[in-house]
Amino acid sequence: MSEYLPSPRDWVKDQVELYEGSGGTDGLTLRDTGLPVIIVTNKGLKTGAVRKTPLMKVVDGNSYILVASQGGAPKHPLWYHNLIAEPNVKIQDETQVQSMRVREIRQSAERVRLWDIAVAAFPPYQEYQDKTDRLIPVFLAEPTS
Ligand code: F42
Repeated sequence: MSEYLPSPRDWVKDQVELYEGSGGTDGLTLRDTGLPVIIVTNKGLKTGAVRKTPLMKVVDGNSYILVASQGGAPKHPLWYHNLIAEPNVKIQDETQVQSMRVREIRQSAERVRLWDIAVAAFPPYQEYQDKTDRLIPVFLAEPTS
């Protein structure tokens, strides 16, 4: 088992600690928005370390839509590159932890379908897209078992 390297951002690290430490019963939403969050456990591309990334919970059937928005920052978040390199992840949704495989959705009609679901679940994604020149990547995470 590789070492866990927490996010250097305190608010992200604290959310992971609260969410996981409570067994998925506390720290379940983004700040005071009331909107639900999942925790993606992935592997660091360069370090090989365990990384844990809270993301908004956006559901499509039994799959999750992961949006690499990073608040509309000019560059993709580092976890985007981690997931491209190693698509097998674990996703914690409240008390449930599942093994999943992610793939980036580039095909335009499917991407638009998933994007619309994501924006309906978390409207700020559209503001983030409007303020950056990059096309915000969208992944679909599907159960492996
Ligand atoms: N971010 C989103 O992009 N979308 C969301 O929907 C979202 C929701 C959300 C909800 C709650 C919450 O607490 C945070 C949320 N975030 C969301 C923020 C998200 O969790 C990430 O913090 C953010 O997207 C930035 O991701 P990042 O991977 O760029 O994180 C940086 C700050 C980071 O952790 N850097 C590490 C460091 O030490 O500087 C390195 C991380 C890493 O993965 N390193 C790799 C390695 O090998 O270990 C190397 C990667 C490389 O390519 O260099």
